[in-house]
Amino acid sequence: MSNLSIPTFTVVGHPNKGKSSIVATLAQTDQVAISQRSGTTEHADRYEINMPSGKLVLVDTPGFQRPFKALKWLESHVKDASDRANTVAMFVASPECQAAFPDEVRLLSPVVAGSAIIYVVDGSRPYGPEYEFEMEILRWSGQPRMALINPIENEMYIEQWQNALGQYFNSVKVFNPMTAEFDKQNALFRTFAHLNENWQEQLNNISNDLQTRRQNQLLHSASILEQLLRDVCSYSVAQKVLSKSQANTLALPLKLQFEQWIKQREQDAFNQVLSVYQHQNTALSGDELTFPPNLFEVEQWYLWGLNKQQLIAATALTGAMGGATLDIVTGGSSLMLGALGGGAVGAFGAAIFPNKIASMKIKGLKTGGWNASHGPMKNANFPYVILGRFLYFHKQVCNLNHANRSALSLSSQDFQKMVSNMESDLKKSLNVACDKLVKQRPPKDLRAILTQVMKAF
Ligand SMILES: Nc1nc2c(ncn2[C@@H]2O[C@H](COP(=O)(O)OP(=O)(O)OP(=O)(O)O)[C@@H](O)[C@H]2O)c(=O)[nH]1
Ligand SMILES: [Mg+2]
Repeated sequence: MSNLSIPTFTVVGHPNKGKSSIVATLAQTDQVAISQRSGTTEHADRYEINMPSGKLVLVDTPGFQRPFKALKWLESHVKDASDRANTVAMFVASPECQAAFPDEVRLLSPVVAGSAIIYVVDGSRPYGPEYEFEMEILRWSGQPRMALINPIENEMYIEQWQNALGQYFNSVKVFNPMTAEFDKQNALFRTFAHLNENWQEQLNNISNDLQTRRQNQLLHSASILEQLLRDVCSYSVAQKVLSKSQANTLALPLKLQFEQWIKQREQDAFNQVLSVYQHQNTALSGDELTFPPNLFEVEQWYLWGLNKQQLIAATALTGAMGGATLDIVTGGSSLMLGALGGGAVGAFGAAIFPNKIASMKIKGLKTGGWNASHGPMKNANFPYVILGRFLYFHKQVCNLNHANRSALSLSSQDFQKMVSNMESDLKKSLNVACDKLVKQRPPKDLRAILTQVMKAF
């Protein structure tokens, strides 16, 4: 029986059956090498799961290469059944075996040292007697052991595997490291707790800690979202120049600078979320944040922000009816803004339609010279666009298993539907909060509202 004080589980099996994938998902780290190539893992690599109540170790190993010959060696050296675990230890210590069976020695070393065993097989491939040699070796070790059936391509042979594995292992579970949700992962730690009673309390505590960490990750993400919204809704750029014509030439560069900053700020927030979920190496591709060319273009943001009806309802709800609503109703074609160019938009636009545009403004300064500025964003839909993108991004990251190394793509989703389904009190609080954000009066309870929205999503 195991004598280690830190719960330790060695993941073993045939090459290329998802051993490393299981370690990566359970340890929530993308530091584990995973690839299609058989023989990717060459050494026994330890990964620690450190939690407030203690730690757990997962050992990733190379696959069995010569289990038949290794078993023959064991059989020829064992005295009787009581001597089996001892013979496995001899095997690991023997220089002859280290030379002849390097992979078997590496994978059995942590087992001999007191680790429990997690044996991994592929449920989409049939069971065959060739697996019996390695299962027999694992049984000889006498260590507590369970088997995981990884349905790599499909679930075709699961039942067959269950029948075979049940004879060699204390517990047999189906576990897909690419898709298993957090609750399923955490349930597995509770199964581990049953393997060795000395570790039971520690493992149950670790499982509770994992649950708490999951909740904290969401709270942390809500605070990242809050700061993002505050920052992008209040952001503006300005430059002082000597003449009005110089100020006019700044319209485009200031706009670009403004938009670039906001895109970068969003990217930073996404990176922070990746780091909260220990997904630093995950690449992100997909729709970039766009800025509508027209002052109140709802269509282009339709996929992320609110649709027209929702925006009208939101505006009505917050009692901020006015020019903005009128403009939505007329389909976004502005009443007079199109006729006014450059600086004039700044001079009148912001005053006439105070609730909707991020415009270029040119102001004469008392001290002489001119000030050209762009922003903050006045479009009432803007906070919703940022919010929608963040929510979808967060959902993908928090559901991305660490065995899955594909890039995340942030594509358009049905954000309007999600807002429609939101409980009405929450919808109202959110509308008020978004309205206040674009009016530069961010509400005190913004974080609490966003946390609720994230939980509801
Ligand atoms: N679709 C799918 N692919 C999987 C799953 N598990 C593993 N794979 C893929 O199978 C390949 C091998 O996975 P690894 O986790 O590296 O397997 P391993 O057993 O550690 O392999 P070695 O270290 O070479 O012995 C990789 O390409 C994985 O992405 C799964 O559940 N579903
Ligand atoms: Mg591996």
